[in-house]
Amino acid sequence: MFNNIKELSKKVGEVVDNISRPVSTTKIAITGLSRSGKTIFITSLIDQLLLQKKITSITSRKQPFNVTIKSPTTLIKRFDYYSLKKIIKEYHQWPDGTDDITSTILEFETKSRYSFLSNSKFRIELIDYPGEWILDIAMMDLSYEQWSEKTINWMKNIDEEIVKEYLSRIHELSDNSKGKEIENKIHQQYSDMLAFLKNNHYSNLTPGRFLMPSDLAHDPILCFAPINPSSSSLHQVFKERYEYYLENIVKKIQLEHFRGFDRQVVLIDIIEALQNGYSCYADMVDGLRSMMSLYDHRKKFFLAQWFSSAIKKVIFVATKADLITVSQHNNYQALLNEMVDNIRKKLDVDHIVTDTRIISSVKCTETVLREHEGKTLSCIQGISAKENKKVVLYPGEMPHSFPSPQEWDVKAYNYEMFLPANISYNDNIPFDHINMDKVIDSLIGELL
Ligand SMILES: Nc1nc2c(ncn2[C@@H]2O[C@H](COP(=O)(O)OP(=O)(O)O)[C@@H](O)[C@H]2O)c(=O)[nH]1
Ligand SMILES: [Mg+2]
Repeated sequence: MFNNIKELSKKVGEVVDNISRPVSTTKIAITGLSRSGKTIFITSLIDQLLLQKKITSITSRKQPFNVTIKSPTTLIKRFDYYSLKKIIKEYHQWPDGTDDITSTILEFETKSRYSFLSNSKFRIELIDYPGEWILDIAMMDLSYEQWSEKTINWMKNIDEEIVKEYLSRIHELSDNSKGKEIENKIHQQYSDMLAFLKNNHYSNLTPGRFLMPSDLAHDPILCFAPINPSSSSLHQVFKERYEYYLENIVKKIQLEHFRGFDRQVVLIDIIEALQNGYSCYADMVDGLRSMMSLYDHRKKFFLAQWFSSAIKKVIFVATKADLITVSQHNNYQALLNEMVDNIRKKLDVDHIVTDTRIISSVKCTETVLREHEGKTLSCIQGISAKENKKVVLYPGEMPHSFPSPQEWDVKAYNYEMFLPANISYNDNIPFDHINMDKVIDSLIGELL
């Protein structure tokens, strides 16, 4: 049966090994608001690992390893790496946005130290989790009255017609305002307003499910909105739905996904904040802070039970670094550090390790030098998404610190979107990237 003693001992080793060491899974949540780059990040991460060339040389253990994709065991939808990769590598386009939780499992096999022991195996599960839904978890702290009051006060500071219309509409509500029709209308008006604000680069919008309903689109569970307590009948109906929503959707479904996560990556589109001015930036920071309230053990005692044994590492990642020149990368890193500084300090108190990185998951541009009026400028070259042709642009100087509201000149930060480079990838070449290897090392380096 076994040709030699070596083969026999290997087989025995395998059996012993498998009994004593079941394959462990490290769960990693990839979070961030929509368009922050989650889908592209996960696609690139899988691609780098499957086709790794250099990763082994930078990770701590420097052991060769094999990676295979496994089907998710949970009920979550599968992250469709192969289709996404094809859209980017073959069609040189960006895939459409997604609004669902998806998951993928990668199994790693690393060479064992002794030939008679089988190779060691472990798994990581990557979960694409909409940041909008994490904002809803922060709502669990608030009663319907508190949430309404907070949201209405926040809206009063927004100088947009659609927001003013909503506020005046709810101001007109009376005790006689009741019935399905008015419930639907108010809910719809609030949802439309959130969608408008989202398109205008506001981030801290709740409930996030109104923006990314997924399987709850048109579900009556979502038929509520913030109103003043005076219109009692409508108020009561909305309050009941709000409480039902928090209990049955946010707590039982959205929060449940977070149970057992070991690590979290928070993707941030800082370039969007810079381009859209101080209020967009301030709102993004508020949104981030609100998302990170997940970890606030002291304020939310029962949440602590869910998380304290789980997440131990959070990496904040600023995406799309290829939209600026290499010479600006240090400033970009400084902006990221500034943005998350207070959040990191808070996480540190809770013994959660943090890290920050600027990356490009799929690098679309090259930095090139151009002469302009006697000066040499650092420019970027790539395929403009607007013009669908190759362009060379001067993206301007990135500040090393966020400007004050008075000094914030949005015209100075005129970044363009680029399409994936028109290169033919052969089968073994991973996406061109910036710092994906460093993120991988920081995220899972010690497991390898
Ligand atoms: N230039 C560039 N654009 C990127 C990169 N990653 C994402 N994007 C852009 O950001 C958009 C949103 O990315 P996506 O991953 O779909 O965001 P998600 O909503 O967080 O999943 C993409 O369609 C691209 O236009 C990158 O590495 N470089
Ligand atoms: Mg996505």
